[in-house]
Amino acid sequence: MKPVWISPVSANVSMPENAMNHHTHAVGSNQCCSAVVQSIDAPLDTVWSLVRRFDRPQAYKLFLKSCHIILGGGEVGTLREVRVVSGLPAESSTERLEVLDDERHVLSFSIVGGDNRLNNYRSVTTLHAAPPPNAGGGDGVGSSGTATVVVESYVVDVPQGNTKEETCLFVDTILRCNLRSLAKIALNLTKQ
Ligand code: A8S
Repeated sequence: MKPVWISPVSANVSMPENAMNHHTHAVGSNQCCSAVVQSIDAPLDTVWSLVRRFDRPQAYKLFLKSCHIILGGGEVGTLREVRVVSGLPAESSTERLEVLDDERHVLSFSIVGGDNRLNNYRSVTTLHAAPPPNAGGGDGVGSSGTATVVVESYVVDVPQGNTKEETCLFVDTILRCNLRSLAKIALNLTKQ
């Protein structure tokens, strides 16, 4: 069956319209696609400094215990191997950097191997400057005047024996944990 194009980000997310292109995926009939959005009360540059490090995802992804670059030096095509903490249905993942755009704040990677169940996984993360959550009422104290919206969308094969719903719930849960951890760490960096 032919893939259909899906943009899983809801229309009320505050991001520029053209950024939606990054989050439009070709989704096959045996695949699922979803997105997670996180607001962070820290400037975009601070958040981007954490997200852009393809060689150091464990800085905020709490399910990862290690990461080694196995090919390349941070440019598109760089391969990393991550190892995950115990208790998950996976041991490792080999991941390829697909997009790293320091101007538009876009990072995309795909899973190309390893001992895990996420075949043909590809995700795209974009960052957008947003008004701080306390804008309007407050005086902006506690932030340096800007906040960041992080949008992460993905497409992945539905593993044998699972439904689309189960697969999206599993991945959404991991991404939500990752982005909450990112928010906490970025906020702490602004307080130093
Ligand atoms: C990411 C996103 C995901 C990572 C998943 C979805 C993974 O690292 C974990 C468990 C798995 O079963 C698959 O941005 C895999 O890292 C935590 C090992 C790939």
